[in-house]
Amino acid sequence: MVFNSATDLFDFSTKRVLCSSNKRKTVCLEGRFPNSGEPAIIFLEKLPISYKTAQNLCNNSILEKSYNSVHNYECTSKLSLNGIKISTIYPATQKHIKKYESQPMHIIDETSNLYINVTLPYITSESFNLKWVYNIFEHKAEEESIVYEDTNTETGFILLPDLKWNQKQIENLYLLAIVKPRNIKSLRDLTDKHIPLLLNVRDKVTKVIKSKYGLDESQLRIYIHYQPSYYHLHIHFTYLQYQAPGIFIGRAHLLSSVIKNLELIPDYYQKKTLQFIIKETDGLFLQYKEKGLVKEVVKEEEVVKEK
Ligand code: G7M
Repeated sequence: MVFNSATDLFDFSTKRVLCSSNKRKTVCLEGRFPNSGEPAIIFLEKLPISYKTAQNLCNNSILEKSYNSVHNYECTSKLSLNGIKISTIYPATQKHIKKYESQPMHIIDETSNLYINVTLPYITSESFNLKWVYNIFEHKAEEESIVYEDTNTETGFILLPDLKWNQKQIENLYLLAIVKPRNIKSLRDLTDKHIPLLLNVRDKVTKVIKSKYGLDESQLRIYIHYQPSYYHLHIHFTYLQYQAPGIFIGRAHLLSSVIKNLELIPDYYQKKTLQFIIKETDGLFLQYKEKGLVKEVVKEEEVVKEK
């Protein structure tokens, strides 16, 4: 949904909070826009304070002493210095709602057999919507945002800002390199054959980031998600000091390790047991649960019986 003015948001009626994080200063709401039958999601995120904003805040704010302390102040600043990024999803499907809803998480040990017999059938049966990726490739969407494009069909890619980055400050720099080959679903499909592709993405993107944003390769976190949300290989480039969502163990695999693993063992990712963290209501988790493949603590009396 595209808003014509800020007042459009005033009419949003909130049904519930899907998730919130004090650390990331985010809150995600499920609700409805007036006269619309379908649910919507609004994601609010306080923007990082860049060096320039910090200077402006010091020079253009009214300070009031607070908390009965000599050192703490309540700071009232111009609205423009108090940025909040708002993303909306409308209409929001149950899949979107589940994705943003905070829920208990589980860790799965996915052996190569489990990948072939449980994960692969699930991801091929589910229609994960890759239209946004193909629209970007065909320059039907986000054309003006493309930072760099390498058109080689084997080793090429498109580099553009991730949806989560407003491109206003490098403190939360977040770029995505989407590879041109359309047959690499995830980390699991990578073999030594793909090393030239991965090296090309790494080398070209780090050069572009250095010249456009002034950051060195050593200041970047470069990684691939497993499981990803979209099964078309893409590589995340974020500023190392930014605690981007999804950088934790159990989701992010550093590109440098991926390349080294493939150099050592060509079919490393077809053989390796991969761990991934997944939400309890995720369809893939339910497949593992139904088949009794989720590790559970054995009840006390059963432990006694076994002794
Ligand atoms: O978890 P996974 O590795 O699949 O991450 C997918 C990334 O794609 C996330 O960081 C999303 O924010 C990003 N993303 C998703 N969509 C639908 C879009 C989009 O339409 N445009 C851009 N630029 N990024 C997107």
